[in-house]
Amino acid sequence: MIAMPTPSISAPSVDDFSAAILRHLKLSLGKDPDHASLYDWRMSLALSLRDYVVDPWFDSTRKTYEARGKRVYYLSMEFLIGRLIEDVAVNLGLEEIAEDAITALGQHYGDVVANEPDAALGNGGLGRLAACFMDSLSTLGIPAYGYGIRYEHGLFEQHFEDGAQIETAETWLSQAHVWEFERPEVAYPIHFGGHVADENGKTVWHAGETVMASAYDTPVVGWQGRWANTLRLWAAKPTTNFDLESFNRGDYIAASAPEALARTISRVLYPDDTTDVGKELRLKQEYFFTSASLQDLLRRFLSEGGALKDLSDHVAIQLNDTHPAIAGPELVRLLIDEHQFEVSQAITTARACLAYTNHTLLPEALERWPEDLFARVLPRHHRIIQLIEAAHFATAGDTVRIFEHGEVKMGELAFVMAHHVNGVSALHSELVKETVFSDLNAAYPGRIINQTNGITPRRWLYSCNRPLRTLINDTIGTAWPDNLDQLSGLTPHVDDSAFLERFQAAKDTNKVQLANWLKARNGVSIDPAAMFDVQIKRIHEYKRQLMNLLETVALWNDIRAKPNGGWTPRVKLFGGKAAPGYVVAKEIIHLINDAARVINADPVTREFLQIVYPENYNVSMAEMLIPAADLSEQISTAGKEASGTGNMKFALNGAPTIGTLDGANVEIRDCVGAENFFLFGLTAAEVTARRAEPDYARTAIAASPRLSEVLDQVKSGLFSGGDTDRYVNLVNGLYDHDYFLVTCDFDAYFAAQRQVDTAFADSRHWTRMAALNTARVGWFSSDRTISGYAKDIWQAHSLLEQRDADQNVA
Ligand code: GL7
Repeated sequence: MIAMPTPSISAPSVDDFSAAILRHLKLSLGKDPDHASLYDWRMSLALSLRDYVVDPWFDSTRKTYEARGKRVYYLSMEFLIGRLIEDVAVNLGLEEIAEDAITALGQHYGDVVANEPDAALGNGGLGRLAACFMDSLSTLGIPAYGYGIRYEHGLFEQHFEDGAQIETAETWLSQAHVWEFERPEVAYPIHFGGHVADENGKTVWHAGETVMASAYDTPVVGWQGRWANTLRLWAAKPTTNFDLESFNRGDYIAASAPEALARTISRVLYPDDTTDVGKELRLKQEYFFTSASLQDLLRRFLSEGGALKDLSDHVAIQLNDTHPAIAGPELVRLLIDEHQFEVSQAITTARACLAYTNHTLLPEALERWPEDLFARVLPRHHRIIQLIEAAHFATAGDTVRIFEHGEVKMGELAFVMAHHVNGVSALHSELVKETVFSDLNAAYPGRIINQTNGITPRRWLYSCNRPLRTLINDTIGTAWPDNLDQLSGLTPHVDDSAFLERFQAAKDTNKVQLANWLKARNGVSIDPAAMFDVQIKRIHEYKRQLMNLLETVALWNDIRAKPNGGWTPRVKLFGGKAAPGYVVAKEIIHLINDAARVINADPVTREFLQIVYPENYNVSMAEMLIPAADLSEQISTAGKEASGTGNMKFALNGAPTIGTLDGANVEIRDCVGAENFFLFGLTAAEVTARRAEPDYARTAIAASPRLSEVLDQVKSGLFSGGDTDRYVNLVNGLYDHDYFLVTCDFDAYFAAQRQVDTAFADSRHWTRMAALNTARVGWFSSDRTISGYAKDIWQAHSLLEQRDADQNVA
């Protein structure tokens, strides 16, 4: 373990820090305080903080070079970072100083921080996981690079028009991104298309098109500034900026064509978090950033005098899902075509470096490319994959193919080229073995392992939940943020009234803050004394927001039938975006908003039930909602949510779960105790069995008068102003093919919700349950997850001890 690491920066005084902010205001922004806008203050604050990141960053880089140990390369299409000011301030221990300095300068700290746009370079859990992993890699002092794409437009912004989702472009890069450093000298050519020829016994790729990948580096500082790694994002640029000949001919559009073409590649994040639409541009994006990253890491390795046969002793490459799966053939290509490796030696060397994380069992999310498209865009790789497949057949037989039905299967390719494949929760990893990769698991026993996901406690408790942070500090001291198991020290306090009162007071503070924010932003008033029941995540049929909404309508019916029934007041909060092309998900959003309008206007039920769905859910909104939540909705169809990470964030912030035995819910329940978790629903095995029964949905609906009534209400146009067409597909879908078993789990879910009502009414009992959730989920720190990857997959080590030893000598 790491021996008492020491913070590496010496904190300035508030006066010094104020002076630094004023200096940046003047010299970097060219403003005097009298004319500075909120934007100017925010930029000056960020730049002042950034100044403190650079030394730890340089130190870490120096240590990494000296140690000549292994570097971890985390390749991910998405890094859902969110805002960075608080993150950096907290990790550097400068939060209070920054706040005091900004306040002394007459500004409101919260407003300044909130002025920063979210870096929304991801869709959801997968991208946010990558961001948490970067935080933990730095906190643990493991030398690492994150590699991804510097999208000009992150995830679209969501608006509601008459309750329906509409999308507009996100424009975070329309202002300077102060955290990054442009590296114009670090650029690599990326080739596409053309043809492959055999010339003098060598295979040569004559590319048809080339763009440059240009690096932008963001330092990622870990806890207490002890270590900082680099997030290197690639932007696509043309090899020639401007076609002067066309310009001189007066053809101005043609003159800018090279630039426009190249830039398209890093222009937008694909807004679909599971389905692969098979678009050529997507394949180009994947190859673009993967190739640039591999060229970069090889250059670094060779510049240090490494011999390529030893590559895997120094390089661990983690593929975050199949998106960078082209890394296998690309590394083989580089070794063969540029470094004269034999085929089998190249494959062996590449595989020893590569590992692959699977994040979903949904078949539509396992990428496949039409072979003709693939061969056209990446002709050389097409050939290399044939070599890889042949080598795989030679070891494991030909039951599992990489080329099948005219497609290239990237899951199989990633698997075959990885020394380890991991799932992201215990249940998921077992299902990976039993389902999508069962044959490969038999062919390569032991290759599939589990690494249950985690979350960084620095962002997801320390920084987003100050009231709870203070209570924890007062109760168990301050060593928990990088040693989250210490939260178990709270357990003995859960029967202490004073502690419970403070725990509840912290929650109440967060709830009031959320209520105020919603009032200011959406004009809705919610009662902080009501239960805040929260479901925030991408909108998907398998996540079953629809079941939540239908249950809400059923509850509304019951309250109307018995208005004096002593109901537990609830606010149902929803948040999340639907992929623009996902019709059913958009219908679900529309229905939630329609039902909200009707139900919120009902004077009979208003004091007991409200539905709130703020637009444009993102990381910053999660940081606001999660600390204020009383109840965490994790109600996916069992077997479908690979892990979930929101589930961990809620539990950590003292919101018990209502949920199914799916993904990491299973492990959360094991940790917090069955009595502190509201379990309902079919298990994964039962789901499979039920689907095999004829007419299971109609049978379930017929058996549930409550559900039948709700479905009739939706069909009747009650929520759609009499429009009986609007939800006809949605409702008929449940009768006809309810693949996600909303109908089968509905009654059990309703019943579990009534247990929640009763439990919440006993506030001491509820608070105790909430506190036990916080006390018992320390295991879900992403530090634990990353330690697992480092030990089981990467064989990578922390350099913190080394760093501390050197510091003591100096
Ligand atoms: C996901 C899974 O759906 C989610 O359950 C998991 O927590 C996350 C991180 O491992 O990965 N897979 C995926 O494609 N997305 C996810 O969020 C978008």
